[in-house]
Amino acid sequence: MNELGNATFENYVGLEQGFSEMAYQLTSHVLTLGYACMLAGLLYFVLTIKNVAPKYRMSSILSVVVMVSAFLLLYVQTENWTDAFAFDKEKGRYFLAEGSDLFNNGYRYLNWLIDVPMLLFQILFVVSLTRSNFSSVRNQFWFSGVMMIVTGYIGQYYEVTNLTAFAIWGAISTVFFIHILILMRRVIKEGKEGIPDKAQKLLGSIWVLFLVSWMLYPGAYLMPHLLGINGGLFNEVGVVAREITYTIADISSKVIYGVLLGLVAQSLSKAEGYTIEQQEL
Ligand code: RET
Repeated sequence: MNELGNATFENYVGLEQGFSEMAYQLTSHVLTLGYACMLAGLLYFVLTIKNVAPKYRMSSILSVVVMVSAFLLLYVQTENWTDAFAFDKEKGRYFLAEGSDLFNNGYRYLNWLIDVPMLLFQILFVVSLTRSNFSSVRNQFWFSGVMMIVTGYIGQYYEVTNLTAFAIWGAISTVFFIHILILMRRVIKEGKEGIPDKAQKLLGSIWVLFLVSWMLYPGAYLMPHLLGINGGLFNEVGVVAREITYTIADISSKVIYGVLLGLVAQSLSKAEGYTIEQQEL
């Protein structure tokens, strides 16, 4: 099994069993859906920026930064998929292509390196912290966000060849993830104080969305082994499931999260006397 070096499991499936037409195309389509959504989101965040008072507009700007970087990196991730495997007419399946790069989800991880700090900062421009210190929370978000991703990025290279290293790097990454969850819970709790009911409810939904969508990423990291080591999902089903999981997670944690934060900002703007008509067009 060593001829592929530290390649991830998609490549082993592509080398040994190959992908059926449906598994290959579904993956390619889901990856494309991912970057198409980022472009649509980009337009949405640009076009709705004036719906909120100027002090909340940094939130929309950060969503725009997230959309642009995700669009580009998910586009390259899709190209990586279509380049890595080629159709074999004799066998009627897709196998690892000769002379091409192998497939790796690394583009995603590097996209998170930009997007995770941005998504975490974004909420700080909408809510007001009552007890915690803004720059301390921002720096902790930044540090733990980056550490979580870098350690996970290293770990993913070992998902086939060294399960101990895979588990250790994954566990270190999880420590930083838990720190982020604790901080975010505090930010949302403090943010709810003294704001209109509608905005409080929206912040409650953002917490649930955050929790569920961010948990999908470690789920995708574990995907090939979720039903047992080198067992149940170490096949094309696992490959497709991983890309679907990532795409649902990306659309929820970046686009839907940004839309909901925009609605909170809109509700706060309204409560502060800002109306959209007031703006100069
Ligand atoms: C890794 C490695 C395994 C352990 C854990 C992970 C967590 C990843 C997360 C990523 C979130 C990404 C987002 C991207 C949006 O653009 C790195 C998979 C805990 C939570 C929100």
